[in-house]
Amino acid sequence: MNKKISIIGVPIDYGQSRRGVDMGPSAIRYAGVSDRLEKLNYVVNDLGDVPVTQLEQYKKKNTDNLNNLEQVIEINENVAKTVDQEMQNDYFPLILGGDHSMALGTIAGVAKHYQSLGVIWYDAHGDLNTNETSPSGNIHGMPLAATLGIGHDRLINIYGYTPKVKPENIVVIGARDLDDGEKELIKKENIKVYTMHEIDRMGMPKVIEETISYLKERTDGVHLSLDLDGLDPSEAPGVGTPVIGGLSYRESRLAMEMLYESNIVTSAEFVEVNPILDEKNKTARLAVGLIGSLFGEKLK
Ligand code: 6HN
Ligand code: MN
Ligand code: MN
Ligand code: MN
Repeated sequence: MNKKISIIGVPIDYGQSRRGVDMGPSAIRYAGVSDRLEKLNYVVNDLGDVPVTQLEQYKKKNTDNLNNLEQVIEINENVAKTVDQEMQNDYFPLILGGDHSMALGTIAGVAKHYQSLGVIWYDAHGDLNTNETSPSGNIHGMPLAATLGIGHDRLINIYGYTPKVKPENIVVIGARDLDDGEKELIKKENIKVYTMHEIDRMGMPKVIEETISYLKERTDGVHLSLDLDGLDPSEAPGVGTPVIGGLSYRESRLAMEMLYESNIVTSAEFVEVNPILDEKNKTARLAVGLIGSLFGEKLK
């Protein structure tokens, strides 16, 4: 694994409707992410946060079933530029969120650097809606579709190009709340999805082994996009869209350890940590535990 890491915070909450997720990056920093990585002998460069204007008296604007479209676009153009720059300087980008709409920018910045980028989407949701299928108009439910070049023009063209990722290069892990339009898209594009049903049947080790060999065959870099709501809300309560019946911390930690051993992950983001909905920063602490295992920490 690259021994130089850039931490980039994205305090965005415009992609969804609960307040507080913009404090996610601070909560993860407070839970000790830099120390944890430095103990593993990484050079850690915390760049601080990508600028996000907080409008306390915010008047919600919905254009074409896209809530806060202009803010989401503006912030993500900056995210893409920052991530791109850090990769050019040979740093591993570790991006902290913030709601999942930020993946529009992270993947836009990362995908330029590969012929055939792979994406692991660890999430209770598919985030495969478009403005036409979304029940909420919330853009955090759309970034994976947009990355494929599917959805509204403004979303798919962030950072000036589309598509960013091929459908066969995506693996979704932990899905248990998919909207009808998302299910259709998964079928149509033949996207590889491990729902909770498959994970329960196969066990996490087999799921991750398959994921690793599948992605090794067809990609030259892998972005891990980990939404903390992939974990069960009994363990990770600090998220805006919790869904019961999720992954445990232990399975998730094992998944991260196996990914570390495989050496396939080239960029990563940890998103949707909402300290206002959390209990004593528990979810941020779990995020830091998962980051530790992704970067080689084993508790022996
Ligand atoms: N996330 N499928 C729902 C929607 O509004 O599109 C929920 C999306 C959740 C998105 O957790 O990143
Ligand atoms: Mn705000
Ligand atoms: Mn989710
Ligand atoms: Mn998500």
